[in-house]
Order: sequence, then structure tokens, then C-alpha cells
Amino acid sequence: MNYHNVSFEAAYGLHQQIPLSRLPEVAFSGRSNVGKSSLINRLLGRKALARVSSEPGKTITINFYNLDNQLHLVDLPGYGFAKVGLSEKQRWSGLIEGYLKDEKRFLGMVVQLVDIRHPPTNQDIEMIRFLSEMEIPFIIVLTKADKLNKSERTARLASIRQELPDVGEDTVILPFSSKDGEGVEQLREIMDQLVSFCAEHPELLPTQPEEAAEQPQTAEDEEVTVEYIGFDE
Ligand SMILES: Nc1nc2c(ncn2[C@@H]2O[C@H](COP(=O)(O)OP(=O)(O)OP(=O)(O)O)[C@@H](O)[C@H]2O)c(=O)[nH]1
Ligand SMILES: [Mg+2]
Repeated sequence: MNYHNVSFEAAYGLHQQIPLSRLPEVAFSGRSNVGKSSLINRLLGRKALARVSSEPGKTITINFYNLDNQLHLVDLPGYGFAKVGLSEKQRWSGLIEGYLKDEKRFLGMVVQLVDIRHPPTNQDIEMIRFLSEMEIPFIIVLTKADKLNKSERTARLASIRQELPDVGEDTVILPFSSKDGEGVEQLREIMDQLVSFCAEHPELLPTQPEEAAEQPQTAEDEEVTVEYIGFDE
């Protein structure tokens, strides 16, 4: 994939506004300020494509980035930001849940971000439980790895699996730094694998409305079971 061929595509404030998937999607989830937008910028080699702020709660829409016309990167609003009112919190959780539960999406995987410096928050654990119950493929990315020294890092890596009850032994847990680029190559490889898999399975893309009009649904439409290569090996 050409990681230089990228663009911002759209921002949605309500999940009902999001059009049917045209490309496979990778969604980035995590608490506010964990580094989602920074990771997207680093991954795409762009300084300010996604808006980064030291003030939490900046991304309050679901933002779509187009990667080489092969993948949509989806920046979800960060959860767990205490200073917003209840109605805004409900809008956020409605947005995130609405997106993740939407069966018409071609969601290839979720990249769940957790700050490497601290044990996962209850909301991180809840989110991972939700992904696991929904059978959405996911990986864990541990952000801000540059902020720990070697012994702190070793200690965090030794504890993290026990702290995440819904993470299986085979789930990828990847230390990452948007500052020094650690983890970028591995994450790109995972995304390349996902794109290859999706290219071999075009039937997983939801039927577009104009196609649906031409080809009415028949009993032949079967449910497809998805197996992801490389994630459970
Ligand atoms: N040192 C270091 N700082 C980082 C890293 N990733 C993000 N940051 C900093 O953390 C802050 C928040 O980063 P964002 O990328 O805006 O976080 P976000 O998850 O998109 O936050 P919301 O949009 O509020 O959900 C910024 O000050 C970033 O510069 C990292 O890998 N290393
Ligand atoms: Mg953000």
C-alpha cells in the first residue's frame, strides 16, 4: 500500500450519517488523549492530517481517512473524558456504539489503544469486552512507549495481559510511539495483511444501493464467516 497516498475524507457527528462502507475499515478506539490522532498521523507519515491536542476531547466526530483507496482509517471519538456533560457523553457513546454495532459496515478490525504507562482503565476493559463479545477482530496498541525507560517498560509488558481479561493469548499487543516511530512498520504490515485478505473477499463488502436495486436479495445470499489470517496464528 502506498502510505503517502492519503487524504481526510469526512467527519460525521451522528452514526446514521455515515454512508455504506465502500472500502474495508480499520477503526481506532481508546480513551481521550491516549494518542489515536497522533498514531494515525504517524502511520500515514503526515504531521497534522488528524487533529492532535494536549487538551482531551478534541475529536468529537468519527473521522474517515482514505488510505490509498484501499482502506478507510476511522478515528473514533475518545471516551472517558470527564469534563463533558451527560448529553455530550451520550452522544459520544451513541456514536461509537452505533458505528461498532452497525452490521452494514465492512469493519476489518479495531485497533484498541491503551496508554503503556498505566493499567487499562475500566472503560478500556469494557470496550475490549464489548469487542470480544461482538466478535470484532482487534489488536491492542500500547501508546506513548517513548515515555517509559527500559525497566518500567519491561514491568508494564509483563503485567498487561493479566490486566486485560478479554484478551486472548494470541491477540497482538504492540508497543507504539508516535514520537519515535516504534511499532509503525508492524502496524503497517498488519494493515497490509488485512487489505490483502479483504481484496480476496470482495463479497464481504456491503451491497451498494444501486447494485441492490439491480440485484434484488435472494435466498442464495448466504452469511459469510470471516477468518482473519495472521491474527490468530
Ligand atoms: N510522547 C508521546 N506523546 C504522545 C504520543 N502520542 C500522543 N502523544 C501526545 O498525547 C496528546 C494527545 O494525543 P492525541 O493524538 O490528540 O490523542 P487522541 O487519542 O486523538 O485524543 P482525543 O481526540 O481527545 O480522543 C498530545 O499532546 C500528543 O502529542 C506518543 O507516542 N508519545
Ligand atoms: Mg483525536
